[in-house]
Amino acid sequence: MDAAVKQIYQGVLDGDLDVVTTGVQAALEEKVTAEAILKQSMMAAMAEVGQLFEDGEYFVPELLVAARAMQGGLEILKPLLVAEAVEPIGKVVTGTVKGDLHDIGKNLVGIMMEGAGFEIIDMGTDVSPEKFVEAVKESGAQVVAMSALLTTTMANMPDTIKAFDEAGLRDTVKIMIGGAPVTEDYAKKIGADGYAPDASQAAKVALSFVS
Ligand code: B12
Repeated sequence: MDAAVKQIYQGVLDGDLDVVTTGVQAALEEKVTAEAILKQSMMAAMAEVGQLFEDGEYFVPELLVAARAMQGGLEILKPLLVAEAVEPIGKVVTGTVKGDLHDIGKNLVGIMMEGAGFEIIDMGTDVSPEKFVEAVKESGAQVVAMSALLTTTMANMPDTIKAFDEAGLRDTVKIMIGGAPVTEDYAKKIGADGYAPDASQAAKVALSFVS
C-alpha cells in the first residue's frame, strides 16, 4: 500500500483529522486518484471501524472521531469527484430518514450524483416524512434519495413514501433508497422506485430516472 494511502487509513482508524487531511493532500500530490483514496483508504478504514465497534473494541466516541476525520478527507476530495456540469440535468432531494444521524454514505451519494450532473438539495439527517415532502414541493425535484443505517429507522422509509402518496406527489417523483441494512428486496417490498448498494450505482439509478 502507498505510504499516503496507509496514512489516511490509519488516520481514519485513529479519528485524527489532521493526519487524514495531510495524507489526502500528499496522496493527491503523488497522483493517487480521488477514487482510489476514497475506496482503498477511507471506505476501507471505515469498514474496519465498524468491525471494531461490533467486536466491542471501539465505542461511540471512536465512531464519532473516525466519522469526523472521514468527512474532512471527503471535503478535499469532493471537487475532484464532482465533474464540471454546467446545466443540472435534474434535482435530487437527499436526506437520512427520521431518527437516524448517519450521514457519510448519504453525503457520498450526493457527491456522486452531483458529479453525474444533478443539483442536490441536501436535507441533512433525521429528516421527517413531512420535511422530505416539503423539500420536493419547494424545489420541484424529480428524485428523492433516502438513506438509513439503522434497522430501526428503515421503517421510516415506507412512512415517507406514504407521505408522498398522501400529498398527491407519488406519481411525480421517483423515490430511491439505500444504506447498509437496506436491500433491493426491501425496496420492492415498500414500493420504492429504486435501490443501489453504493454511491456510484446510486448516481446511475438516478440518471435512469431522468433520461
Ligand atoms: C460512523 C458510524 C456512526 C457515527 C455516524 C457519524 C456520521 N456523521 O455519519 C455515529 C457515532 C454518530 C453513530 C451513531 C450510532 N450508531 Co453507527 N455506525 C457508524 C459506522 C461505523 C460507519 C457508517 C458509515 O459511515 N459507513 C461508511 C459509508 C460510506 O457507508 P454507508 O453509510 O453504508 O453508505 C454506502 C451505501 O450504504 C450506500 N448508501 C447510503 N445511503 C444511501 C442512500 C441511497 C438513496 C442509495 C441508493 C445508497 C446509499 O452508498 C454509500 C456509499 O457507497 C457503522 C458500521 C458500518 N459498518 O456501517 C455503524 C452502525 C451503522 N451504527 C450502529 C449503531 C448501533 C449506532 C448507534 C445506535 C450507537 C449507539 N449505541 O448510540 C448510534 C445511532 C445514532 C443515530 N440515531 O443515528 C450499527 C447499526 C446496527 C443496526 N443494524 O441497526 C452499525 C451497523 C454498527 C454495528 N455494527 O453495530 N454511528
